[in-house]
Order: sequence, then structure tokens, then C-alpha cells
Amino acid sequence: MFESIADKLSQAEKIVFVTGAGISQESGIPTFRGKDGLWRKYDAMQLATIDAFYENPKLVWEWYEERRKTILAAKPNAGHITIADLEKFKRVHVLTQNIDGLHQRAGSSQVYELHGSIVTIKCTVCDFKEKMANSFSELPPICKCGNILRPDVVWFGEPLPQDIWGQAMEEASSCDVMFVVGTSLAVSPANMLPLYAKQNGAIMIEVNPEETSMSNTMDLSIRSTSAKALPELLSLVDK
Ligand code: BV8
Ligand code: ZN
Repeated sequence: MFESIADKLSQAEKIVFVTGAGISQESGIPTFRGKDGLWRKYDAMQLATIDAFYENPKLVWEWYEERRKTILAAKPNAGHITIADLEKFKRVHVLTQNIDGLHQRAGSSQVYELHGSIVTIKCTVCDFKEKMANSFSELPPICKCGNILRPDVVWFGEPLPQDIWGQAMEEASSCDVMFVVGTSLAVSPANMLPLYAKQNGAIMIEVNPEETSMSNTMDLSIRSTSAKALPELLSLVDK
């Protein structure tokens, strides 16, 4: 089984990874599923909305500040690092739903942050946007134009950044191999990217300890964790 995949992997020119919270789970960052998905008594899906923000911006900011501390204290794991290393031998693009920046910290250079980044802030009104230097004494922080600042992430009900989404669809539709790693594929439109690759005849490989809605359409679906399976799998690529 792996032999046939090994050949395809070695022949592949462009390899695309679609990743979700699961690839950062072994770096100590909670996923959105089950007990992980709860903060205080709030469901992540509730808090990650523009309505929740305007209803209680201080609460939403406290949630993001806590997540940012966890993320800045975390380190990329063998899953992130293996993907970054592969760039030495193959054209690699990472289409991630994660806002934690761990792919970039592992050394990946072609990372498309579909849902934004927790280390960038922007104004709710003017076009002010910058990387966060340090924590804010006051929450919610106020922009120099007098309006409140928000994390530069995509909340439910908000469109993805069109330029990044356009490029992501492009890469997904023109790859030879797509790895779908650590995502439940529960959130759209990101969960459509594997369909574009499948339609383009790409080899589809999934890494997830649990089955997902697309497991039975994969060429290979590995029930393991990303930090364990990705180094093994990518060791098959003859360098
Ligand atoms: C939009 C940023 C349109 C913020 C996020 C009803 C039906 C269908 C769709 C909808 C609907 N109602 C609304 C929608 C659309 C909605 C949506 O999909 N809702 C879902 C909940 C049904 N989508 C949107 O709103 C999107 N926008 O559609 O806009 C539009 C167009 C024009 C004008 C106006 C509007 C915006 C979606 C983006 C929301 N922002 N994040 C933040 O992070 O705070 S989504 C967030 O949740 C993540 O980014 C990620 O996308 C998602 C969580 O999914 P995963 O990453 O997959 O994580 P999860 O915990 O679910 O699963 C982890 C997996 O890893 C599991 O399978 C587990 O088994 C596995 N795993 C665990 N450990 C490991 C592992 N795998 C490997 N190794 C391990 N160690
Ligand atoms: Zn402003």
C-alpha cells in the first residue's frame, strides 16, 4: 500500500497540505472539538462571532489573550517541522485554518492563513492593522481613531480574505498530492479545498486519529496523530 503511495509521492511536483487544529494539538494547543472546544462555559463557535464581540468585546478579548499566551508558549511539533523540511525537495503549500502561526515558526514559507492570525490586530473601522507587540493593559484596546481594535481573525459569518481564498483554491486545484491533516472538515468553505484537489485527480492522503466526512474518499486515510505519522510518511519521499 505505502509502496504505491511512495512512488506517487516521489514523482509529485506540487504537494499541498490542508491543516486544522489537530496538527497543533501535540504542541499543547486545544482543538475545537469536545471538551477542548469549551472556554470557561462558552463554546468556541459562540465566541468566534462578530455578534459576541460587539455584545461583550472585553470577554472575547480575554479569550484571545489567553489563547495567544498558550500559542506563544507553544513550539512547532514534528508534524509542522516535517512539512517545513519537505520544502527542500518539493514545492509545498500549506492551506491552514489555524491562527497560531506554528507552520511559519517551523519554517514553512508558503502558508495561507485562511482564518487569519492571532498575532495580528486590526481596527474595526479604519484600515489600521499591525502585528501585536505585547499584551494590552486595557481590554478592549482602542485604536488611535477612537474605535475598538479586534484580532485579525475570520469569525463565523464573515467572509475569508478573498485574495488568500483565491490563491488557496488555485493551489488546491493544481496539486499532485494533497494531505488533509488534523481537521474535522466541519467548517466551510475551507472544507471544500479537498474536493478541488480530488476533482483535479490529486492523490488524497488523510492523517487523523478519527474518521472524518471525507475519509472514505481518500486514497489513504491514516488513523494516527500528525507528529507521529507525517515523519514516517514523508520519509518515503526519495529525496
Ligand atoms: C463564511 C478563526 C460566508 C477564529 C474560525 C450551516 C451549515 C453549513 C455551513 C454554515 C452553516 N451556517 C454557517 C455556515 C458557514 C460557517 C461554517 O462552516 N459553520 C460550521 C460550524 C457549520 N462558515 C463561516 O461562517 C465562514 N464564513 O461562510 O462566510 C460569507 C460570504 C460573504 C459574506 C459574508 C459571509 C468562516 C469560517 C471561519 C470561522 N473561524 N477560526 C478562531 O480560531 O478563533 S473556524 C475554526 O474552527 C478553525 O479555524 C477551524 O476552521 C475550525 C475548527 O475545525 P478544525 O481545525 O478541523 O478543528 P476541530 O477541533 O474541529 O477538529 C480537530 C481534528 O483534528 C479532529 O478531526 C481530530 O480528530 C483531529 N486531531 C486531534 N488531535 C490530532 C488530530 N489530528 C492529527 N493529529 C493529532 N494529534
Ligand atoms: Zn482605527
